[in-house]
Amino acid sequence: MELEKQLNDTLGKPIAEASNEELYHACLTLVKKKAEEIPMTAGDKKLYYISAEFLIGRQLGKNLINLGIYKEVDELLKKNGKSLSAVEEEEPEPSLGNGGLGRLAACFLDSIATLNLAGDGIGLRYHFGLFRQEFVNRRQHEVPDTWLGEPCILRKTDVTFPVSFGNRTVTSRMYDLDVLGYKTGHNTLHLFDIDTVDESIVHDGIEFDKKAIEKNLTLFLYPDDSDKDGQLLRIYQQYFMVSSAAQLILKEQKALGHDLHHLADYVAIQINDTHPSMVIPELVRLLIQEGMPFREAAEIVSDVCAYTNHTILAEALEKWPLDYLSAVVPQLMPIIGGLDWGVICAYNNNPDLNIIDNQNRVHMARMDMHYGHSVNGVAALHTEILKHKELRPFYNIYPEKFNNKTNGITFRRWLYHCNPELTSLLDELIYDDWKADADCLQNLMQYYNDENVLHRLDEIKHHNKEKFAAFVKRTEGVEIDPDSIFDIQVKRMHEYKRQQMNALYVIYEYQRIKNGQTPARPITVIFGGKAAPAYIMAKDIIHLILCLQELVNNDPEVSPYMKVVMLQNYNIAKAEVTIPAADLSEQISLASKEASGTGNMKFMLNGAVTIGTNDGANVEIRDLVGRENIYTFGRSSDEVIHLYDTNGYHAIDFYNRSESIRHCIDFITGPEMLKIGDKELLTAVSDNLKNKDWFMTLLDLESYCAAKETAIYDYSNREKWTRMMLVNTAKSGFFSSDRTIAEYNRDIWHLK
Ligand code: GL7
Repeated sequence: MELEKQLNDTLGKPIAEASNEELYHACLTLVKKKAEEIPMTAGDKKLYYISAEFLIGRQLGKNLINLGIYKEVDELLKKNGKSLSAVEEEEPEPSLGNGGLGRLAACFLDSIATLNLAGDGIGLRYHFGLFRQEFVNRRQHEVPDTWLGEPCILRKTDVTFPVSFGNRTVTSRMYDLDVLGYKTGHNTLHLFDIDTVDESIVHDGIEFDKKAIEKNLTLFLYPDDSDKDGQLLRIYQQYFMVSSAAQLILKEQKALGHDLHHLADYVAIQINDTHPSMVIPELVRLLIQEGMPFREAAEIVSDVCAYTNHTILAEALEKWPLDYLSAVVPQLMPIIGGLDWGVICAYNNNPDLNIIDNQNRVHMARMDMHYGHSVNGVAALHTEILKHKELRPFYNIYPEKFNNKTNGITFRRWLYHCNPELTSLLDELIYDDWKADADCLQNLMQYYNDENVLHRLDEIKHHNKEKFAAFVKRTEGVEIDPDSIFDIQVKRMHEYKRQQMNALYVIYEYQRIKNGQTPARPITVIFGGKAAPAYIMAKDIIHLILCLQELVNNDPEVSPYMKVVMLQNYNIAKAEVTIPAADLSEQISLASKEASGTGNMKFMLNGAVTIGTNDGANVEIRDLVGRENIYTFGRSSDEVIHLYDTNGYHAIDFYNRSESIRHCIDFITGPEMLKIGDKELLTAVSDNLKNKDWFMTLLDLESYCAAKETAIYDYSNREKWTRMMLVNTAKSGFFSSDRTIAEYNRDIWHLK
């Protein structure tokens, strides 16, 4: 009743008479009011989570859930002939991140607040998030994605800081977003921007003058850095972010009357990947300005800062040329030099350890490891690889700093919000404790032999598949059959994730069907994901998939047994419809390359069965569900690392040795495909697979196809399959980000 009155008052008219847009505005106001009533989480010590990405997704549904009024609002709108999910669609999705790393930061904010820990996020207010992906002529096109409309979920504040780039100074301004925990907790995400950014300088898609720093500084997340100006711009962005962060932190701490000599008693900083690493020298610089000697400042900063590594891919381990840094942030150069000098003295000028290498590049991760007190990987296997391989020299000198924090996801979004039917069933069977204590999902195991429960799980999956099929029809114009197996690979496009291997499977299956060997059950192979604009091979793989979609779906001999769909512009909102509909979850990265993965956890939670390599967190999924509830295949990370070390992999040998591999590869440039696709692009893919194949697709292709055959066969045994679904959901509690955050706090942050 009270809610109804509040909504009516804001609307100025009855709910039934309002448009979805008006209702969205009214709900936003409602959330704001409710948030104001919740005191900010406080504590003796505060965490600042600094990240270039926060892929927060739409906020309305999540906020209503965490305020505990989602159901009530939903019912209220229904009663008035409206739909909350339609209202939620009014919200533009803030795409302030690119994939797992950014989404992880968003899940972490949710869990930090839910655990009632005082912890704010700090990042940038990009005007355009990650580009919007469109398919034109079976190719990816990038379109700028505006999201800062009116009303906006961000609050403009009066808090500003001067940020200097040499002798040019700009003013950063803070924008705030409320971060509400589930039933408790209230923190803030602070996003910084400058007032002079000019969106009108963008032309021809995503082109703009990279030198006009005052106008372009926060225009884009990850502006193209294939040239020097692009790299300089990234350094500008990073420094702008961390200087604003460092100034905010010191301002807040001084306001609390805290003694900066004891900063580590009051502050923890988590450096999310190396993008915020310059916060180390910047904080040292500011503490020196406060009158502290260099060595003391460096020690304090080390006690405050902790670093998370998210990848072993060299491309993501940033090394900035010294002269680029000195062009952008000359004031940091003496500090970085001093930090490097400390390392040189302590470790006898060891080139494997120095921050500045002999090509005059600054290794950001090395700075983090020397001048932070904790280094963590994001899944057990990943952390082991860091310790014994990738960061081994550092593990040798700082074994005590290394620790693992297996990633997690917030179940409030990735089950409660996106899968209401499964949520109701769980609420009925095991009560709603699981929303705050994910381990309770274990209790589902008592229904392992309960036919009725298994049947209901199956029904729910089917409903979700129907909803997804309707969505695909509406958004992609493709008809898919909810009775077929939904085999889904959605994630960023990258060769190490091996979408190309899945595409080769499609070719393999296509040829088999053409030969009269039809699969035990029709299968729909679903892809989705964006390729970085400058990553040509990833874009060529999208082209391959889109050509296969065209070929397979229009072949009357094949389409009754197999269909292919590539979703356009895969984002958080699409993920929320896609994941609950999955039967098979594709997690097929080359072992050792996927640090953790978090999509794998979302699928598992929603009852999909994983087909995957022993990589990242898949290994932990396997250990939790048992080998009989997952399909694993492929070479181990040890074998793969050995192949790299010994130069022992030659794709062409696999091509020459196996007829079936040869048929698949040759098909890419065969007559059927060339009728549809671009010869140059398709040839680039097949040449790459034959002659380079850096991520060893052909090494695992045959075992992958065999594993998929087994899965398709098993799927027809409904009892067996639904039991696998049950086990996957029941065992997923470990992957709650509440658990991950509790571990960060226990081992690294030590907040009360
Ligand atoms: C990533 C890893 O690739 C991914 O495996 C991991 O789950 C994620 C969060 O820890 O971080 N690293 C990275 O640079 N991106 C990731 O998604 C973009």
